[in-house]
Amino acid sequence: MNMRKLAAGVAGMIVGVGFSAQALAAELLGQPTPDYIGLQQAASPLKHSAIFFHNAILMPIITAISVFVAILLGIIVVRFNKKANPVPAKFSHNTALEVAWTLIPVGILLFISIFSFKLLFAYHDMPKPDLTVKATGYQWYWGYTYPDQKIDEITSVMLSEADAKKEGRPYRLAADNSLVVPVGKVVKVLVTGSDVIHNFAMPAFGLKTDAIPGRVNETWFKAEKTGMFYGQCSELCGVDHAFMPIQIKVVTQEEFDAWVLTKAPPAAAAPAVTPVATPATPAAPAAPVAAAPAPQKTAQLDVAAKPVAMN
Ligand SMILES: [Cu+2]
Repeated sequence: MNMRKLAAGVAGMIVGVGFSAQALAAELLGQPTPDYIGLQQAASPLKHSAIFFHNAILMPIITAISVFVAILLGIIVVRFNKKANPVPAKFSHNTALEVAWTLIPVGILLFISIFSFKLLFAYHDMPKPDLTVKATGYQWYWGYTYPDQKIDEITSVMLSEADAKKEGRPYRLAADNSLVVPVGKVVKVLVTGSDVIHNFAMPAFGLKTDAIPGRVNETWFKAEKTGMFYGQCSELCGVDHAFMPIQIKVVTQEEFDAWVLTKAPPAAAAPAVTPVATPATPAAPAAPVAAAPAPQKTAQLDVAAKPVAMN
């Protein structure tokens, strides 16, 4: 009796501590939160739909099916073991039952497909874009181009652990340069790869699009909040696959316009005077890209300059 009480108390405490820890630490936006389970907080319409599909459609169905199967198993174990049922029945077919266990799953799948296709179409029915950017995956960093703003490719390389710590940002998610976009605007992302297949993934926006050499995929998002959002390359692309984060900085339209101006007409800013001490830009095999990354931050490029081992 006492033992039982004690056990119940301990179990209650563990559950309580777990929940209150989750409640205490606010869930982070745009990056994973330690000790959390479930999908990352949404910051775009597509992600809201994806979360609805997962939480309201898939999870209840999965739970119901699991409980149903567990109950059936329990009944079989208890009622039809050798002791309880020494002489088993000899029949092996039951037409009504077989029709049922074929049609019911088909019905469940059809029901899921309604919502699944709706979500799939939402990804493809891009609203009229306000801004187009091109994201190119390289071994092992990202390049962002703004064709309409005439901004040459901005390379985005992961920060070293020391630099990330110094800036108080998440190591292996933080990069030197961001893909900067305005809040509340439809951003069309053209995704491609320069060497091998990468993947442009941003959990908070519900994005995951392959970056394939020789092919341009497209996806879109409309950021609902300003802030820094982190994602990662999500296609095994070689030895530094884990070290090419995607960093999207969402700012107000005014801040975005000001930022575009600082990137200047490439003709005036770019050529000739590359700083002498530039540690070799992570030379992508397909080289004629970005002459020099935004000059101010070149010191952090060491991360990706490891020897090429595979692709
Ligand atoms: Cu990659």
